[in-house]
Amino acid sequence: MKNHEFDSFFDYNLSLEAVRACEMAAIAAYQLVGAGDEKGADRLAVDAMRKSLNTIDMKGVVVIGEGERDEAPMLYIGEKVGTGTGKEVDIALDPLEGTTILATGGQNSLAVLAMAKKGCFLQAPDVYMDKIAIGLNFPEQIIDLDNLPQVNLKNIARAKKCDISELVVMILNRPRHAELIAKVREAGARIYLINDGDVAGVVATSMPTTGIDAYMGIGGAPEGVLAAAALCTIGGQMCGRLLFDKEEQKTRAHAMGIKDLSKQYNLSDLAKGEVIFAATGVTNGSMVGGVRMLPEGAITHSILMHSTSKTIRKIETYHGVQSSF
Ligand code: VTB
Repeated sequence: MKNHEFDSFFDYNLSLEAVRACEMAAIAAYQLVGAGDEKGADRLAVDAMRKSLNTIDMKGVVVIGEGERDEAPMLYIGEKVGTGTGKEVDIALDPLEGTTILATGGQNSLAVLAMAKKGCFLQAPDVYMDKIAIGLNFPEQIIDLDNLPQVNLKNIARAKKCDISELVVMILNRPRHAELIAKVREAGARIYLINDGDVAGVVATSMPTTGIDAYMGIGGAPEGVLAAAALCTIGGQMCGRLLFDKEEQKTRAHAMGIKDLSKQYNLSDLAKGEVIFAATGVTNGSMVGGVRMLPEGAITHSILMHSTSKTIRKIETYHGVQSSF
């Protein structure tokens, strides 16, 4: 295979810069692993990712970020990042996905960043999103948020040619999911409850080694777009619907260009086109390992997915530790 058989909007340098920004955020946040300081860890990650992004030659705009301008001092939606020369890039990011995980030393906290051409990510406000996702090799449109959980499970099992009892569903452990959990149990499927981190949860459906067949439930909308960015590079299906519990959230959504507030989005509505998805593990997780601190530096584990080349790279980086080789 030739190296450049495909036309690529993103060059390799930009892809690697995306990884570097995640690495910097992960190393910074890791300083506070288990320290019980969610805000402090988030601040360190945001600071480090922003600093790194601002050294990259691009005209970047944050479309999924830490929140809206008035509530997030940095990496807010609409913030321009990069040196201001080069390609126009829309960026979805979460410098510390799983702040509580990091603060308690749990699994699956990540520094995450996705890039696409202008207009290819859904500009979602910081509200909740109802989500359902499955991995690769299923017939199109077999999941639907308007179906009962048992119907979705029946369709997944039929397509997989297995019994519902063999399916494993990942769900965030929240009181709001009591009914969903009861229905999934009633249908006979197995459940993995997670305390946080639904980007890793959704992506786990497309990673064969995790054994997760489906992800269901309500989590953050920004995390939904980030997970969709990953799925659109590796394959899989996802549906999402924004949920609003305050009038003011609806006004914000309208201002961001969302006309139909109850629309069920499919994967390509959430993220489309050429997408780069990069994530670095802060703590160990199903996608990548966590940061290892060394006396002279650190080792990080990252994943880089590229939709056009259909590649998934796992990158282990040794930072400032030449003498250890
Ligand atoms: C969700 C989920 C995230 O936090 O946003 C969740 O998408 C928040 O849900 O992955 P609660 O408001 O019920 O805590 C995460 O789990 C971590 O940021």
